Amino acid sequence: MSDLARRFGKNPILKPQDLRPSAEGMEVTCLLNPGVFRFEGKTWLLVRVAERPAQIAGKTSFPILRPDGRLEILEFRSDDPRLDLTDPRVISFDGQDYLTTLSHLRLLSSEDGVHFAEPEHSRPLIGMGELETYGIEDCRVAQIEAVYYLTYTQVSSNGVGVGLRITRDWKHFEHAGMIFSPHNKDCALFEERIGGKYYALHRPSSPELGGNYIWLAESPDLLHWGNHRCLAHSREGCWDSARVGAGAAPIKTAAGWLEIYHGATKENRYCLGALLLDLNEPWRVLARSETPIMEPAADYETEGFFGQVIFTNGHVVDGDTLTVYYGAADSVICGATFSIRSILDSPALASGAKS
Ligand code: MAN
Repeated sequence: MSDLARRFGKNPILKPQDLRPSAEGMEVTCLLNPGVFRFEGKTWLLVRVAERPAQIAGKTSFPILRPDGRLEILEFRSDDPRLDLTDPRVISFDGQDYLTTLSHLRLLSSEDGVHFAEPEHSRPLIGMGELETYGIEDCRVAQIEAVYYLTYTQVSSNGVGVGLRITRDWKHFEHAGMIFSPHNKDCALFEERIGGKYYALHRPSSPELGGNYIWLAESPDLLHWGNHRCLAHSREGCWDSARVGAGAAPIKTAAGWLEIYHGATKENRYCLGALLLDLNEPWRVLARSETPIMEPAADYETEGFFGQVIFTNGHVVDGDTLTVYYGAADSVICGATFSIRSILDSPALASGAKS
């Protein structure tokens, strides 16, 4: 493998069969894209658990949540001509889109950052209300002083947006509601204020004119966001030609804010790259990876529920060592370490095109 990542020898560190389903009759189909944080001396993952009912021959069934939290199973005949199942993630029926699985978030902790287990009595975080009826996904965790901010994808028939939940103790959560309305996802908060303001990377989509680009917004209070600026476009002919989106919180280095982001082609091959933003004026892009710092190569990355995917929204930093946790092939959870220095020094970043 020619990328800069040192993959864990134990990969994958978590597989669907390692976790119990959240309700009777459901199966854990995939584990994906964990948020990561440190709390009470341990490393924690907030894993996205995607579930559906056991599939019966001739039928296609999938779960949704009622706005009051009740689980409902919808079912179609698999030979119905109105049904389109070409993307394993999506069920299209008569022009209406649903997801094949319903995702919630599960907390797991570890002493060593490699072996993770669910603490007893830990409660999953599930979708709530009319903006989360198709589930909650891909949560970033930012710690600002003693407070943890969870920015995650809210999915419902209303669209895909970014929700915010806030906690200090991982037992009580304040639901702050949707902070970026549809279509938006991949929201990563900066973990400190710059010039007195909070900043967030986010990824609106503008399908007709524009695209799936990384934007920056600022806020006085983490709830109200404005002064939006576009930081990074997808790049024709490159590994990030169809869409780009931020990973976890930007990492503060002497050279600037280092952001690990994902880029995908229209064939949905997802790789990781780096962006370097100015420390005081984070809307100024100093450098960008011309080639990926990590790309699908191991068999658990190339094959699975949705192969050729490396997707991260969580990491921990320890001196020069960046440990990235990622979803591989939308199926299993893996880890890899990088030297931050080696990312900053890589010729592809130093000479990188700006947008
Ligand atoms: C979506 C993301 C992730 C997922 C990838 C690949 O864009 O939001 O949830 O891992 O696609 O399927």
